[in-house]
Amino acid sequence: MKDFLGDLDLTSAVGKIQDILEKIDKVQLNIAVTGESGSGKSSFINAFRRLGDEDPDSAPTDVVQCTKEPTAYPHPDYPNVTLWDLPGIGTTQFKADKYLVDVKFERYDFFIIVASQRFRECNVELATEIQKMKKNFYFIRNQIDNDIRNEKRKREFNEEKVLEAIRQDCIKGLGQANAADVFLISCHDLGLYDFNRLLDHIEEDLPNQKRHALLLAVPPITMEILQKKKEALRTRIWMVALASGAMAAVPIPGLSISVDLGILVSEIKSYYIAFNLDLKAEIKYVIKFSDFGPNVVAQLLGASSRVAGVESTAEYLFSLIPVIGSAIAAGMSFATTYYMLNKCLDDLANDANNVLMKARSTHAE
Ligand SMILES: Nc1nc2c(ncn2[C@@H]2O[C@H](COP(=O)(O)OP(=O)(O)O)[C@@H](O)[C@H]2O)c(=O)[nH]1
Ligand SMILES: [Mg+2]
Repeated sequence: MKDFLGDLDLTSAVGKIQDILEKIDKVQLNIAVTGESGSGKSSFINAFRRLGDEDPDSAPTDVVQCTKEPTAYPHPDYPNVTLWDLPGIGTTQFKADKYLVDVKFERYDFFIIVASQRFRECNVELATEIQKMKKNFYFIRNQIDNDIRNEKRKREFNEEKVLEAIRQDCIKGLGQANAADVFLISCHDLGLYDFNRLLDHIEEDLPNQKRHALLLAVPPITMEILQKKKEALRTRIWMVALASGAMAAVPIPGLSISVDLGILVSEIKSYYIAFNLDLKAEIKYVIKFSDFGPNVVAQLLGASSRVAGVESTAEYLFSLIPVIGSAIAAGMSFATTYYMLNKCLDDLANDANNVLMKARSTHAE
């Protein structure tokens, strides 16, 4: 924060911050999903977008693809993140170089190649060609749940060994084409196997702002992902708080409270969305978005009835602002917003963790 502010006065600092915050939400991330027909491209896209295969906005699965056009599937909550369902590879006259030109390869930030048991040469050709175009690809061996189910029937079943054998088999199959890695996943339960590791690798390769977009959009399906989301959301709290504080410094009586609340509420909403908490009953702040108001803020401050005669601590704090003057109001507003957002982020991340653990234990039963 200190580095950022430097010699800037408050007004220009806030202008710059608002600019940054606005731009963050508009950073485009385009993910190409390619591979053989039937490997699970569309299923992967649906799982990533947290949509069931039956959802009206989902990518149709299990249909023979006749179109040669990539289909765009913007993320429902983060429309700046788009997954592209590319035509299946491996048809009789497959030419990787022509394919990449046809699908407009330059449009994508990276490629995900999805393969299933039927691993064929076309995967290698495609991987090689993508590398030639100086783009990153990540090789996914999908439908691992099927392999595990089949292998479980054998007497000497050892999951780790099975997974390692599949991984080695793919690495061998890719041969020279691939200095990189192979990631085992199941679209039917994306949080299992190598999904965390896949995310680590993609993250590492992306520039900062695109990484941020990815972390917000990735489904919150593992503890590791929740942690990353929390950290990503935390990085912008000081900016939001400063913008809110500066708003309060505008010397118009009575303005500060509504402006603060607006910024605060929209930031908290974004936490709900990032953690996918909007529909869950277990959450701590059981409120609909439309109900956000001073009472909710009071709840966030954690003291609803401690101040006698004043409805809530929050309202009490806010009521002081016009009296003590705009400069202090700015500082207070900054501190209050900063404190509340941090607390709220921790609480909601915790709730998300509990929801996830509960889902996992139900799943295991
Ligand atoms: N068991 C299992 N089936 C999958 C998985 N991913 C996809 N499928 C199934 O494989 C079939 C083809 O998937 P689809 O997404 O349409 O493949 P696409 O042609 O590459 O788009 C569908 O019946 C999916 O339900 C997976 O991880 N596990
Ligand atoms: Mg498909």
